[in-house]
Amino acid sequence: PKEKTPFITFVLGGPGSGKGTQCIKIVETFGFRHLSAGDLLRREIASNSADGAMILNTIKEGKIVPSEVTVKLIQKEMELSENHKFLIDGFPRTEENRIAFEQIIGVEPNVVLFFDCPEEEMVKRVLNRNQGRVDDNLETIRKRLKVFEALNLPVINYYSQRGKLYKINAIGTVDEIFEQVHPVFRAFEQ
Ligand code: UP5
Ligand code: MG
Repeated sequence: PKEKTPFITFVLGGPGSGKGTQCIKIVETFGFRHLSAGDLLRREIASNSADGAMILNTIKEGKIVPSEVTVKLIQKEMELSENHKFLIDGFPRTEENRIAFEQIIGVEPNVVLFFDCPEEEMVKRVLNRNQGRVDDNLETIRKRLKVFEALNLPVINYYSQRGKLYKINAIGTVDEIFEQVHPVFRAFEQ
C-alpha cells in the first residue's frame, strides 16, 4: 500500500538530447522509478499486443501514439510501483498528452526537466547510437525533430509559465550535464 503522494518529474527534450542517459544517473543518486514512455511503447511492440502494429507504424513515422494508449501504460507501471518518486521520460509529447495525463492520473508534475540540445548534436547522437531502433535513421530523425518543435515545445512553454521548468544545457559530458541536474533534486530533499 502506498501512503505517500507521488512526486512526479517529467523529463523532456528532443530526440537524442540525453533524457534516458541522465535518468539513469538520477535513479542512482535520488532513487526514482524510471518510466520511459518510449521504452513502454517498444515493449508493447515486442510483446505482440493488440496495439503493437499501430505503435510500430507510429514510431517509424516519428508521430505520436494516441494519448490513452501511452497514459494507460504509464498508469499501470505507477500502480505496480512501490516507489512514490517517478521519472517520466519522454512524456508528455503534446498538449493533448499533458491534458490526458492530468485527467486520468489526476496529478500535475512537481518538476519538469528540459534538456536543451542543438539539433546537429541530437542528430549526431541518434545516428551514433546503433541499437537497432526503427526510428534511428536520418529520414525519421528529421520527422522526430519537426514533431518535437511543433508539439513538444508548447508543453515546455506551458510548464515554464507555471514555474515548473528546469532548463538544462544538454551539451557537454554526461557528468557535466548531471552537475546541472543534481541541484534541482537536492532542492526538493528535506
Ligand atoms: N549521449 C547521451 N548523453 C550524451 C552526452 N552528454 N554526450 C555525448 N553523447 C551522449 O542519448 C542518445 C545517445 O546519445 C545515446 O547513444 C547516448 O549514449 C548518447 P539518450 O540518453 O538515449 O537520449 P534520449 O533523449 O533518451 O533519446 P531518445 O532517442 O530516446 O529520445 P526520443 O524522445 O526520440 O525517443 P523516445 O523513446 O522517447 O520516443 C520514441 C518514439 O516513441 C517517439 O518518436 C514517438 O513516436 C513515440 N512516443 C510516443 O508516441 N509517445 C510518447 O509519449 C513517447 C514516445
Ligand atoms: Mg530515450
